[in-house]
Amino acid sequence: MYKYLITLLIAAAVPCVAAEKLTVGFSQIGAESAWRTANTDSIKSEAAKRGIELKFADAQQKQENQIKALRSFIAQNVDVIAFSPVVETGWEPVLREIKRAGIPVVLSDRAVKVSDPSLFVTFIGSDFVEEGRRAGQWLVEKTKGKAVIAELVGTPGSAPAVDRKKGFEEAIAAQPGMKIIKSQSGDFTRAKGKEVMETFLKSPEGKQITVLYAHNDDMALGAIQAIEEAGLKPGTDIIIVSIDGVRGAFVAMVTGKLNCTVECNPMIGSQLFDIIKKVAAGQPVPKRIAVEEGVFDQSTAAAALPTRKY
Ligand code: GYE
Repeated sequence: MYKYLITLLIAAAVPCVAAEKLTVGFSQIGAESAWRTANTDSIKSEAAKRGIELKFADAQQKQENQIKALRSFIAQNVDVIAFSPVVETGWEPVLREIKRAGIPVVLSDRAVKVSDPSLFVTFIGSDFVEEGRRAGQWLVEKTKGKAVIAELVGTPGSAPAVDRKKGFEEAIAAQPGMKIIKSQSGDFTRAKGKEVMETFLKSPEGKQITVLYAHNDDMALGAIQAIEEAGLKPGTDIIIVSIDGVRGAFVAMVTGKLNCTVECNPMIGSQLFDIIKKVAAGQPVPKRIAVEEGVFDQSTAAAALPTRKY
């Protein structure tokens, strides 16, 4: 009788132990910026720390690669799928396939536009509109409402590019002395940021530019090179404000080449896996989880630099 009971207990315990090791599929956008690299490190190291089996795929900034990765996660029957969508639209068909397979979806860092909100469980990420607003507000104060602005936009159709443009425009809307005369995508990369800034400076209106607003630090750092090569002083001849708060931006502020960065925290691994764990256990989670962040300029850069983790 006891023997029978023990066998039963063991039989019941085995699937339980096996189910404890969580398998998560994560589709990352790429490695386009220092922000992204820090984000990937944070996710991978947190998964390793928790003993979670992470199936990680890098999409090289292409939506079609992400869709392929998501389908392969369905085929592998992972417990939870998480991903950072490169653009906002075009996800409904694959999200429906995932839903039909009964796998919960967590959006990490960037949001999607879908007509059916049940296609994902929750979205954890920063408030990009607020970041754009903060950059705009800082600039209004710094320039006292007088600025001829060139804008380096992020990846077209991505949530941070759309929202950071919106928030910034909102913040300067009441300032008749501030106008954006150039606006083009630099795809969130340093190389593209440099290239587009070169074309801005060479254009007939190039000499009028007094401010650069870049949707991320990498594009700003590329643009700084272009400005120097054009014989101008970045941070003085052209005031520069960008977003992310990566180490390179702090170094540029300390050397006077960048004026301000608005923080966007990529170290979300721990928060992300807390949520994933709850989702896998079927516990309720909020639909939107925010990441907290601040604004740094040259007056606070040197003091903050040693504590920066990305
Ligand atoms: O600002 C940029 C990266 O989605 C918040 O993507 C992220 C953005 C970040 O390439 O550097």
